[in-house]
Amino acid sequence: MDKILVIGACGQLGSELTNELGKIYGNENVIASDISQPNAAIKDFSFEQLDVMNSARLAEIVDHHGINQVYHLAAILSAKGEENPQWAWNLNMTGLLNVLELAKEKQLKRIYWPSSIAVFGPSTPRVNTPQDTVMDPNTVYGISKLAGERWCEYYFEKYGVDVRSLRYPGLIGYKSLPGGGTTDYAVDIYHKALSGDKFECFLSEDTYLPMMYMSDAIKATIDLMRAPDEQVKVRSSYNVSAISFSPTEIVESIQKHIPDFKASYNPDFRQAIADSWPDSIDDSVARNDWGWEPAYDLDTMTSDILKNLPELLSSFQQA
Ligand code: AKB
Repeated sequence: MDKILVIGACGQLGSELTNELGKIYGNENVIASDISQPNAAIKDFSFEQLDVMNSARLAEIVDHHGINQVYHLAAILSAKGEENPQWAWNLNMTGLLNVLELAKEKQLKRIYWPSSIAVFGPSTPRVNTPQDTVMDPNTVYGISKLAGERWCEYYFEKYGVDVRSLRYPGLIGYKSLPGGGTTDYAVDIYHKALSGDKFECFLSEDTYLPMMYMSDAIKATIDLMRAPDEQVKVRSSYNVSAISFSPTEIVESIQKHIPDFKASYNPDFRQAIADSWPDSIDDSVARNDWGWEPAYDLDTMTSDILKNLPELLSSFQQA
């Protein structure tokens, strides 16, 4: 029987992934953990407070619950990482190495660890960036993700640890707010649009970035983790892609529902980060190896968010 630990379960991805894993494996077989106190989104799960830098506590939780799969999502994202590079490097690397060492020692069945389009850099081809290409990240987050990919492949090759990974684009969900990413404007914008406020974007209007709706990201993650071993041929991390758009295009998509919505543009230090990343990603290797296919485009994502977010916000106000 599979028993799963989600590290970083209170985060934007973690809270949705924990709930989806609960539907598949049973809530009693999914343990949520985070450095923060548990939030309402994961109230149906057993919770363990965990700082992933503490390897002894991690081992204790794994033993106590008989865990055999770990989804290690805790990380400092790109913009936040630039404010304190040493801290971001330590957390992102030590956390991953603690999980990989534990998987090796305890012969865990499978590990999931997210990489990012941040592994690419200014010399990477920007359009339809291939799976294998130049990688020269210039953010501490991107450097830690690239190093992490190399560690994942190392632990697979040397010790047989079955670690699987995706290079996520910007993830757009409405169920919880993200923190510290460069692509996060595309989450905040829906909240501003619904509150009737004007939106000030920290990127310029024509900045294209690869993005993905959260339900596609959850599907990609679970499809990869449930793929038969022989289909998982990339042991660093897979390119996955869904949508590529600029701030102007997301504004236009929202204006189809809220015609009065207005945005202005005031690029800050995050513009340089965005400018170092690809515009769009070639994910043909993931499509061929384990059948990846996204379901949402920009307009279907916008419709879904604007339909569901108001109800969620009013349930928070009533709680
Ligand atoms: C960020 O913007 O830092 C993240 C990412 C692209 O990995 N959303």
